[in-house]
Amino acid sequence: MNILVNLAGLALLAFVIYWFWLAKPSHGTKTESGKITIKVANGVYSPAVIEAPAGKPLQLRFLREDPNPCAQKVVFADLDISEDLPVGKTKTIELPGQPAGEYRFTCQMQMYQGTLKFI
Ligand SMILES: [Cu+2]
Repeated sequence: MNILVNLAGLALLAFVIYWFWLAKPSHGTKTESGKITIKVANGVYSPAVIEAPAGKPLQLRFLREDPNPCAQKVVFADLDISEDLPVGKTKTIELPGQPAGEYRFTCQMQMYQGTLKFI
């Protein structure tokens, strides 16, 4: 019995360590190369948070795998960009260099959500 309790305690401890130390949300995917591929599937952009150098052009390659109409468009509201994403093909969007800041991008219903961080 004692051993079972100890094992349960150990398992809990391992879980706590995993949860608080190892599973921290990432700050975002950095790109220095000026291009990044973003997968559109299962209601999420991956990566959803992208860090890129401010003032440099950025090429975004959206690869839409989700045929749901929800994923049809990607909208950069702050940048006045709205593009259709074909299913199963890569759609390339060229962004000119932007000042530092955060720019959200979403589908037209804002269920898909992503953030560009120019640093
Ligand atoms: Cu949507």
